[in-house]
Amino acid sequence: MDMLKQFSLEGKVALITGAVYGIGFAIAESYAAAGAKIIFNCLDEDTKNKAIESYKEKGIDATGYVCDVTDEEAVQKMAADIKEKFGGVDILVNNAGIIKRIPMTEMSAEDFRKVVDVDLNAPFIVSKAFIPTMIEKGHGKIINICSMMSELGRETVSAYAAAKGGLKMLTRNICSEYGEYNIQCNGIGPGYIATPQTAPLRERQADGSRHPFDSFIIAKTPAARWGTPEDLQGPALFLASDASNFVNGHILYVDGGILAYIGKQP
Ligand code: NAP
Ligand code: GCO
Repeated sequence: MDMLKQFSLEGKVALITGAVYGIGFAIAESYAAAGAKIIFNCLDEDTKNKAIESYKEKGIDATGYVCDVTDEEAVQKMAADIKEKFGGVDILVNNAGIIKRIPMTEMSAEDFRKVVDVDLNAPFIVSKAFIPTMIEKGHGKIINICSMMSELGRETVSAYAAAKGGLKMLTRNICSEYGEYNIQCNGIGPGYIATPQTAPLRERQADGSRHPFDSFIIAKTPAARWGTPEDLQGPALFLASDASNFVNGHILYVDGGILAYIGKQP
């Protein structure tokens, strides 16, 4: 029995939203290595062309769309085009996301809504657009990129935590509503991963020392380091492949142990 065959994505089509760098790009790279056709979207033409070049450098012939995931009409148009050209997608990763770090009492309702729009409403909009074809195909994998903030709160990230907590429940609800169509919807909850999104939390101080938040995360993580986008590749491949066909509505935390740990004693 060839166990590794279960992890093959040969013949599959995968859309990874916002996969131009960081976590999304690393996930796309692993799917391509496992045999999948890669599709991504981003916010403008210039970024799209640059990303296509980055994929080419890795030997990947990716297809890009300019599509804002919060714009339902644009997403429906992209889904129709993907259906025509590629027969729909077998794997959808809702990766595009934003964060605004602002104390809650200073945050405008507009900023709060913007974060919820990208991090929660958009996974609804995009999943809604692709589920019908998954039902027609008789299978589908949806992977929502959640967060530590799907479980934990902290200062300044009220909108992000509200959205990522909501995304955990959207994940369970998609599983509940469409599991009978052989659609598996799971989440990945990355720990603290070194990407542009978290760069401000790792900036060196004027005296060259570590950012206090950087030291805090290292102390709070049993693995004693930040994660890398590559740390998410194996878990994301598992959830996209036949190896996880009976795993549904689960959030797989890939956090170096943060959620298991009470923290260092003083
Ligand atoms: P990132 O580096 O900021 O990448 C997110 C991507 O989403 C960017 O390419 C961004 O485009 C794109 N995007 C934002 N709004 C969009 C929209 N409306 N339509 C289409 N694309 C849009 O973030 P990352 O750190 O790789 O994070 C990827 C996902 O993992 C996010 O959902 C994030 O919340 C989550 N996550 C990250 C961490 C971490 O520690 N880094 C941990 C847990 C979860 P622009 O750059 O053009 O704005
Ligand atoms: C923050 C961070 C986080 C992470 C991530 C953790 O300001 O606390 O940006 O929210 O990026 O989502 O899992």
